[in-house]
Amino acid sequence: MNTSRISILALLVLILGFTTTASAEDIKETFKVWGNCGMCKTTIETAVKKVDGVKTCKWDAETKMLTVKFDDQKTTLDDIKKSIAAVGYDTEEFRAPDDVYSKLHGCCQYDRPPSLDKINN
Ligand SMILES: [Cu+2]
Repeated sequence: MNTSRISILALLVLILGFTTTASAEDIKETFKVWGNCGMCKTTIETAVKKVDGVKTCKWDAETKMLTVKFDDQKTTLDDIKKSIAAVGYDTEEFRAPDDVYSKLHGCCQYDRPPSLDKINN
């Protein structure tokens, strides 16, 4: 009875170990992306989905939070944030180029975070 319990436990630990290893490549991160509306949502999400290794992404216009799931063997969080900046949207780490931002639709020209003024990419 005792031995069978131990082997069941060992089996469980083994199975658990395998499942964690299998999903270890997918990273889920949530971070802030400045933006305004549904059009921003489309632009941001389209840019993120184009990044190789990104599985899913969702930006919330109310909370301004982007949740992304990606394979860290193929891409990094920095690459994802850079691709967002490239289409005109600021994150805490990467500021969008001013000329790209100024070409955004009028309703999409969000109030830029002043703390980012010194950061350029
Ligand atoms: Cu917009």
